Amino acid sequence: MKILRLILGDQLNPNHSWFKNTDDEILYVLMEVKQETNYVLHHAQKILAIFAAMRDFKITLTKENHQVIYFKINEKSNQQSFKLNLNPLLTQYNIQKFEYLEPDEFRLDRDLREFCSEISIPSECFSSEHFYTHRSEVNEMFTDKKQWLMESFYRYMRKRHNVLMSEDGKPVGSKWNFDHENRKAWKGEPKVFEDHRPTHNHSELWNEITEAKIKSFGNHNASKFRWPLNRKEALKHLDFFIRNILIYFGDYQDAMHKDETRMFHSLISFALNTKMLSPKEVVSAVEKSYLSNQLSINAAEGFIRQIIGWREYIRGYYWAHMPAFGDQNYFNHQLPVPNWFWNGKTKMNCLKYTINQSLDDAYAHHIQRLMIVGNFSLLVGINPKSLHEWYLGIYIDAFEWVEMPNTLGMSQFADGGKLASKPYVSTANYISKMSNYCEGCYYSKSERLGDKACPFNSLYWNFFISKSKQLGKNPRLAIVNKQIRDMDPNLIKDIQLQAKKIIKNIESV
Ligand code: FAD
Ligand code: DLZ
Ligand code: SF4
Repeated sequence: MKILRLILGDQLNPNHSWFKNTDDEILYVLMEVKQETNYVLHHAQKILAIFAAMRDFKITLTKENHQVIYFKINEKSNQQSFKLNLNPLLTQYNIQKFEYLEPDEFRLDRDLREFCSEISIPSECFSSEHFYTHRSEVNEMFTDKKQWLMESFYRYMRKRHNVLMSEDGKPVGSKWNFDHENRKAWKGEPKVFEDHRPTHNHSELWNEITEAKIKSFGNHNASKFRWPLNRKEALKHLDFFIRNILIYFGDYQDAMHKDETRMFHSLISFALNTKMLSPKEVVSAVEKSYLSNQLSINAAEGFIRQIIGWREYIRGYYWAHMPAFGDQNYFNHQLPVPNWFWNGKTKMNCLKYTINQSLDDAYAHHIQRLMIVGNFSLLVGINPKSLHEWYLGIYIDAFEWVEMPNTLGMSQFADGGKLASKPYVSTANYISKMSNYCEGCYYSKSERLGDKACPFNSLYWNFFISKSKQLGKNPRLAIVNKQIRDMDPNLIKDIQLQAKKIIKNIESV
């Protein structure tokens, strides 16, 4: 029976059971299509990375004697959508069955189901064999719960998959979570490692993308392209990280610095999300390094929590709440994304550095995404859906299943606090503690009112004052709410006026 198997741009796992045996009756197809490049405005490096990795994957499969059809972006026969390209293939190759791997994105899942219902041959969807959990596992755990708790899911995962567990069923190190030890600021020591990622020249591919008139933004950096683009490169990158850098990950997880964009983060999210790496092999390599005494427990546990905890939990949250989730807007925030989010031109140092770095590298680490860009966006009231599109476009690792819950749920509280029990917002105090951004900033981190006052300082208090209806009874915000109750009414007025002025002049802050 002649079978056509579709591989999406984030399904590049050469170890998938599909590829164990070769079979002349099976045809694989990969497509570079405008349907996917244009549904949000993407960072140039994201388009380059996906196309380059897909092309590399095609070569790997061909070398292993699989039969692969590949639609390059400018190929004449490319009709620029999955369905439009698939339909003619079915007749051209006399296909008797269509198969695909479960997409991670709701939109494509729905589209491919629809496609299968429209064609006259049988079809089948296979597991991507990537995640620890199945799509509804997290939902099943939290059915009927008002508040979802990552920590309880995380402990369940540690036990279920026997990760960092002692023989007596207790967590190694006698504690489940060493997060409170992971809050150091970075003052120049230990030294951050040179970027050890491979360098590729993808100028030719960039020309093809430009020729195809695909709109993008950010620095394409095609001639010195730094992201690992296949499994071999990704494994080498992971190994270097575990051997040399991970030891500092836990301590400096929240630290930010003007001169060091990466700090001690792994930069593995693109390789993981495109499935070149499997989360299981990452976790097992880290656990092995801990067990051979090369890592502290807070580094190993802190990192493993991100993978078996946050990553799987976020995915389960996505599938439990789609499709309605995308429209959540608990605070009814309607401000458009400021123009300077696309060019980094702001006087606010923390945002200037984070956004410029994101435009240059298609990367910012978690605290920059959450406590700089997300923090500011929530305080001024940017529309969560527009912000989601910005995040989905700009980061190399952004795929909707992981980006949307992080943006709408964790960062913007748009679900009313189901994912995050309180909003992640702060004044300049936190930013100055965790970074050196405030040094030399146009604004003064210690002032709340006046033209030079740091915008975060009035925006923070204005946020809680104006959201008292929604947040006034939140037990985790008891201190903030009491401080507001005790505040001089004149000060409250001044704060509100200051915040209003900032929001009105958002394009020139
Ligand atoms: P490290 O800090 O080295 O962490 C290791 C790995 O842990 C990551 O590669 C990732 O796979 C996983 N991880 C850590 N935190 C999270 C988390 N909150 N959710 C899911 N996985 C996590 N991550 C994405 O992969 N894609 C996104 O589009 C994305 N969008 C985000 C948007 C916002 C607003 C926020 C606050 C976070 C977002 N994250 C996203 C989570 C996190 O910021 C990135 O996974 C991380 O910065 C990737 O860099 P790294 O590989 O160096 O991660
Ligand atoms: C993000 C992306 C882009 C930019 N381009 C393609 C493409 O041309 N072909 C493809 O198969 N996939 C692409 N992707 C990834 C998909 O848009 C989508 O995000 C994931 O498959 C969903 O998990
Ligand atoms: Fe950011 Fe305010 Fe510090 Fe400037 S002073 S870097 S705007 S927190």
